[in-house]
Parts: sequence; C-alpha cells; structure tokens
Amino acid sequence: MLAALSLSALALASCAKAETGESEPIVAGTGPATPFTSQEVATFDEPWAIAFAPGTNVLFVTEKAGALKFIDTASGTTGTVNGLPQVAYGGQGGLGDVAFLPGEASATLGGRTIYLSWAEAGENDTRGAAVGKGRLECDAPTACTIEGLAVIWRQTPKVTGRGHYSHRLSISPDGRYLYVASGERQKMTPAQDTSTTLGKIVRLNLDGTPAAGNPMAEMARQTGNPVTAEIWSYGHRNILGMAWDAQGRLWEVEHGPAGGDELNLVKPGANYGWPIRSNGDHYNGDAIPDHAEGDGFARPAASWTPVIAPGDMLIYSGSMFADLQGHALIAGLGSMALVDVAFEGESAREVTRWSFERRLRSLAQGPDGAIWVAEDGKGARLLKLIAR
Ligand SMILES: [Ca+2]
Ligand SMILES: [Ca+2]
Repeated sequence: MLAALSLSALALASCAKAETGESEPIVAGTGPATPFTSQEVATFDEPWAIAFAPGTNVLFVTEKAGALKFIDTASGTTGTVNGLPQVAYGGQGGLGDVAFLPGEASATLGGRTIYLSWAEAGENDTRGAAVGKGRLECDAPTACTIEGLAVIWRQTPKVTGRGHYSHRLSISPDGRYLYVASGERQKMTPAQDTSTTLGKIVRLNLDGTPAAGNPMAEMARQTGNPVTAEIWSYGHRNILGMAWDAQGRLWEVEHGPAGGDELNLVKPGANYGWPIRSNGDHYNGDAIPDHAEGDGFARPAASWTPVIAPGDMLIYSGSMFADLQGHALIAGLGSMALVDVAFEGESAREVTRWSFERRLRSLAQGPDGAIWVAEDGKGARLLKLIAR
C-alpha cells in the first residue's frame, strides 16, 4: 500500500543526509562581481535535468544513463525513483527532462503527475525522443515509484544517430498544454519539413494529443498526416532550454552550428530558419546565409558567435536576486558560464556572464528564489546559489 508522505516526514528522516558546505570559489578572476555565493549540495552522474516538485522543496534530477533521483533540499535527504523506462543511452541520448504540473502544488510528494522525456530505440539502429506520463507514488522518504507510465508522444520519424534530441519539456503557466522541443537529430532538412516533428516545437494536450488551435491543423487535415497537427513552430536545430516570462511568452534557446546560438521568442507557425538561415555557418566552413530582416524567417532575439553552447534556461522570478527578476539565465556547456540575459520588448541582450570553469547542464529556481545549477558529466556537482 502506498502511503502519502508529508514533507515534514521527509524532513524528519535522518538517513542519507547529503554533504553540504561552501565549494571552491567558482568565479574566474576576469568575471564581474557575482551577486551569489555557491554551495555544493550533492553530486550526480551525468545529470540532464533538474526540476522542483511544485509546492515542495524536493528537487528531482534525471541522470542520462536512466536514473531519476530526488533530494529534499530542506533536509538533504536523497531518494531514488523506480518504474523508469528503458532508455537508449549514448551520445546525447538517454533519460532527458522531467516536468510536473504547476497546478499540482501539494506539499505531499506522491500522488502527482510526472512527465519524462527520453531517447527511445527503434528498429534498424534508429532512435527518437519519447515523452511519458505517469503518477508519482512514494511509500518511504527515500523511495518513490512511477505508476502507470505510458508513452504519450514520440518524435516522428525515428532516425539513425545519437544527437540533437532536444526533448526539453515545458508546461504552460496555465497548466493546459505540454510543449515539447523536438530536435532535428542532426539531419538538418527535416526541420523545414512539416510532415515530420524533427526540428519543431510541438504543442500538446496534457494527454499527448495535438492541442486544438495549433497553426498547421488545417494542413494536417488536408494531407492526412496527423503529426503536422502537433507543430507549434519549426525550423529549429537543437533546443535545450524553454522558459516562460511574466507576460506568458515562451522563449527558447538553441544550439547553432559553428556560431549562431539563438534565443528566440516562440510564436505559433513561425519558421526559425534552420538549416536555410543561421548566424553561424557549417562546421566544414560552408556558409549559411545569416538571418536578415524581410527574408521570411523569424530572426533570433539574440544570437551568439562564438557560441555559448546552452544546456538549459530559466527566466528568473524570485525575490532573492531582485536585479535578475525577468532576466533569462542560460547554463553554458561549452562556455562554462551562467549567462545573464535581459529582455527589451521582443529583443534580448547579454548583460554579463559568470564563469564557473565547468560545463553547466541544467538550472532550476528554488521556492525561496535560490538558483540551482547542475554541472555536466560524471560526478557533476549540484550547486545552490544564494544571495551574498
Ligand atoms: Ca534561426
Ligand atoms: Ca551564417
């Protein structure tokens, strides 16, 4: 029998307390003054995503090889989740994102809906992103299980290779829709092909079916291709961050090729240009025309050459760092920095970046406004950034 555990019960559990303490100074000498100090809270192997269960202090962490763990950030108690899918681990693939419904903000950890994304193997050495939905149940402070996990969406088609899944998940602030970033799997041209969901953002109902009012629903009816009805925007390369601002606008950050990382305001039906337009160029030096006004493609709100190689993005809404309210924070993999971006209307500009001298994979904002950062790779540190 599954018992509902309150957070106070979690806090009282004394086992498996994580080591906490001040980490080594993480800021390079050339960086601007930082508004935060950093605490190392735990380590994980190849973490890919971190997300708080709404209404709790419990942070969930996916590990790319296929594990889902959690840490009660109030007590330091850590736990593991059973009932996970088999993932196609390798390259950029494995267990991906984890997401919860904002309306399910109970202080009780179990009994809530959980969404996961992962790389799923197909026939003939192919793979594709999959999204599953289940119910989280917890019968001990350190053990939860996903009950009834069912695949509700798959990238179409599955292809060879192990890159550019994207598979970032984002629930709209009103709790009605699930947005899935679907990478172009390093195949480039499918991003412009609206008969596939590679290189797209799709907008789904919470059960994974295409949401009513999607911009290509009529085209899907005419062609008889149901996946076209899932598409919200297209011409994307490899999106690794999606976040909502206070106005209810969706932003995404994606990898360019050699140069041309992009921050985009996501609009329904818009074509973001890949691989026809990029402010970067192909790795072999072949030119790709830059984004230009009037060329028919949505231009980025900001772009980076050299690249920042984004791992994740949040838009800060807490009170702990008043100067960062409304700013995007981007975790840099290649740039090994936390990048601070301010918005002005529909454009954006980098304000500053703080060097961490480690690849940064994922970000979350804590209930108290602290900023949580997961580094990348084996033995990656989970850091809590608090105001000085
Ligand atoms: Ca673009
Ligand atoms: Ca170019």
